[in-house]
Amino acid sequence: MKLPAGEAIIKIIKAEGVRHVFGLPGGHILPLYDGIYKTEGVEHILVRHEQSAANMAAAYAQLTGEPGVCIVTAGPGATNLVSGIAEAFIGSLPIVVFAGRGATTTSQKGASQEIATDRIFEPITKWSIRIDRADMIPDIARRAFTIARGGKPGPVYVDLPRDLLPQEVEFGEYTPAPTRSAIAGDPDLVRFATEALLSAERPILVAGGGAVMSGAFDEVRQLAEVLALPILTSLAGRGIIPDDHPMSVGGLGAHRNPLSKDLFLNADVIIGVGTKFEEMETNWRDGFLPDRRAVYVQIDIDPAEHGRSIIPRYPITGDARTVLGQILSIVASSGRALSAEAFEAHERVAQIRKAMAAIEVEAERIATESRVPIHALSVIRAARKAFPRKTTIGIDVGCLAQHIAGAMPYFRVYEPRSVIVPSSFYSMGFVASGFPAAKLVYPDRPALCFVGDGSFQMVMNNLPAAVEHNLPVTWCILNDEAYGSIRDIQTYVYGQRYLGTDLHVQPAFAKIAEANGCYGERIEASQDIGGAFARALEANKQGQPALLDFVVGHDRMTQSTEFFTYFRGEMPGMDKRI
Ligand SMILES: Cc1ncc(C[n+]2csc(CCOP(=O)(O)OP(=O)(O)O)c2C)c(N)n1
Ligand SMILES: [Mg+2]
Repeated sequence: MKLPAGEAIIKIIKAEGVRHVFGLPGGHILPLYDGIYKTEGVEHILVRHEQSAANMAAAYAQLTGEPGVCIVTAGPGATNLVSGIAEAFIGSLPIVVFAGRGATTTSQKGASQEIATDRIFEPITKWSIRIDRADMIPDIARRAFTIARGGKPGPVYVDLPRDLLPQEVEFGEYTPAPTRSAIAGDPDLVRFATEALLSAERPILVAGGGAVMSGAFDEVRQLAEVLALPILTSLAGRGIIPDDHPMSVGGLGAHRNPLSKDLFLNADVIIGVGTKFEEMETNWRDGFLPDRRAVYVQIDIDPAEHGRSIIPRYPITGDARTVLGQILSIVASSGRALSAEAFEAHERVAQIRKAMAAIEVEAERIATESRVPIHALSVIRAARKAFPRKTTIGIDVGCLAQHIAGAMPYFRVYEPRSVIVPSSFYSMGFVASGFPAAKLVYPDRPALCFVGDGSFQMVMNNLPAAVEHNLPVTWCILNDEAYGSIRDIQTYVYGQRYLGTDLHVQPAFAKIAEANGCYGERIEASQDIGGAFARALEANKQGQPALLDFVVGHDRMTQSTEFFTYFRGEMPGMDKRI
């Protein structure tokens, strides 16, 4: 069968299982839009800035493990994607971008919107390819999916010169690209690592985004139970084990709590699963890194990740879920697996339960104090009570939303693949603008995104897209009238010389919400928090997105001040006092 190349691409996207594409048109890419028009079962989500198309595709990939697809036009349409694609590259999220480009026939002549976009995307994708013959298009589109999904997932960029897209190409039976493969680890290395684990006194497991991507939920939980093994998670690993499981102990670095800090620093064997120990988790410094004498086992699908931050004694290349399955079967045959009764009676389990209960009591104490302005923790804890167990959670950049007083350590997550978070690229607004995609993946679950006031201002142009496509999420702005995370550095390191970090003029967020067809409310007093969440949920139930603007203070938890003070004394002229 012969089809215009633009339409063939849409047929391929559909055959790859994609049901939604995120985009904004321009003349160069209209043949793909025509393909969507003619193809049933592929819905186009029209964003208001291409940045949101990349971010929604990344959010979709985080929740499903499957590639999100963006369709944008040439030049500025493509360059507007850059930050979101960079996030997906650093966060190992599969995305396929189909972008317009000036015609091959007018290349180098100053055609409208013509720049070397394939080269712009080269360092932030697994593969960036400019196609220069129409008949190559079906094969390249298939390869794009193969590469985005395969090995360590990531984004792929396909540059499509406009003159190729209307040309007819042969399109017959299509075999979808392979899904992720269950690559096993080297049996000897796995055995050595398991022996180290079995003889350890204080082992822990740290799960990251790679563990989530491979779907290693049961394996992580089983290992936790048969070995009384505490599970820590990076930001992207959140949800791999329910937070009310007795072995779920918290995060790392700025996301840690007193218990996870203690377990991490005193561990003698650490199994890192699909996690990188990057700067925002470890500062790469003592006090945030494991003890130098600890045995480190690193499980990663990509051998290039081994030893990037911490040199492992046992670098195991393989799919996280498969390798953990190998470890589990060695543990089972060793006769050392704990029974359910032995787990309940285990000393470590009792210690962790006690420590977690103390953390909960302290968090609840702070959360229930009625302060003016409100403490961010009051908002976060009330949100957990108002929203059901199965809620999709977004955690954007910013210290209030993310770690310090915020969502990461003290918001309980119960479901795997239920969180959307930034990678260590930390692009403000990345999560908030991609967040409506949560309702495409889980239409029946409420969706709640914590975001800073500064970050939200970067992406609030996307409210109409959520309304238009009936994606009723709730954004919860933690409004401290500042770029708080950066202001903190000026507090602790630059002698409170504040410049460029206080937001003296703020939009009336609730009114902006209303003006865009969303429910909006500004909350200044603690006693109004619960009611506001109930009203937002009700609006969502009626199909309306909601925005809650919580006016909060600059309060910080211990892990924040510990984390930010590491900058002290590192630059000439810095104030060395806290
Ligand atoms: C696009 C972008 N610009 C600048 C930064 C640097 N930065 C990191 S956090 C932050 C402040 C975030 O402010 P807000 O969203 O209000 O959250 P808060 O820290 O106040 O809780 C800034 C400016 C960034 N990460 N991304
Ligand atoms: Mg702020």
